[in-house]
This record gives sequence, structure tokens and C-alpha cells, in this order.
Amino acid sequence: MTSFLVLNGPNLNLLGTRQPEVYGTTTLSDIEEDCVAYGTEIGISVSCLQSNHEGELVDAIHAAKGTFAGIILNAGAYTHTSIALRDAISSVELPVIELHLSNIHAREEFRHTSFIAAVAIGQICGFGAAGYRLAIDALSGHLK
Ligand code: CA2
Repeated sequence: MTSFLVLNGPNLNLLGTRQPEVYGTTTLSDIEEDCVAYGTEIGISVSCLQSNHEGELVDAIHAAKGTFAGIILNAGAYTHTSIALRDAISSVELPVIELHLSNIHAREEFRHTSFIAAVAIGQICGFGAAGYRLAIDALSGHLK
């Protein structure tokens, strides 16, 4: 069975507990459960991981090679700073969808820059928690 990794970065463990006006009221556990359930519905095995640590995210991207057909990545604030994550994505040659809950282009200028975008197959942002299902569909469509 095709497997996808849903990888979430720093502070996303706080979803649903603070700043609901920006990030909504859905918790990360809700999102992860929904990704797994949606995967089951469409015949894709979905695994989820969250880390607040850049190196752990790099390790997870490396480890994905050979296990997962692709990665859905919400790198949080590392999106705007991390050459290490970008290099990790380039090195594994797996399709990656860059995902954000908020529309990063409609927010502060520093969020308009993504180090991930150039090595991702595409970016989904601004659709809140629903973006994760959109990303699963996009990744699965890309692999067909
Ligand atoms: O919109 C997104 O998904 C972001 O990746 C979220 C990051 C932000 O730095 C990116 O620019 C856009 C921040 C995640 C912080 O999540 C929180 C959730 C609840 C309370 C506080 C932070």
C-alpha cells in the first residue's frame, strides 16, 4: 500500500489551544486522526510526526526515503529560515507538498519567503485544517 508521511514542525503541537483566530480550533491530534482516516478511505497509509526540533525534522525526512512515497510538510516557522530542511528535501528526492494552515502570503512579509517552495512539488496554504486532505489528494494525484 502507498504510504505518506505527514510531518509537522515547531509549535504546531499547540494548535487548537492558542491563537484560534489565526490557526483555528482544530487540534493537531484531530488533524492527524483525520489524515489517517482519510488515507484509509482512499487506500493510502498515512503516518504522522511532529517535532519542535529542526534536526529531528531533517532526520525524519532522511528516514522517509524507502518507506514513504511522499511527504506533506508543514515546516512551521522553519519554512522561512531553514536551508537544512531544504537540503534534506533535495537529498531524498521524494515528492514533498509544502502546507500551511494560514495564507502565508497575506501575512507579515517575513512569511512570504519559503526556503521549501523551490524544492516542493507545490504549496497549499490558507485553507486551515482542510489543507491536509487537499495535500493528500494532491500528492496522490501527483503519483498516479
Ligand atoms: O500557517 C501555517 O501553517 C504556518 O506554517 C504556521 C507557523 C508559522 O510560523 C508559519 O509562518 C505558517 C506557526 C505555527 C504556530 O502554531 C501555533 C498554533 C497555536 C498557537 C500558537 C502557535
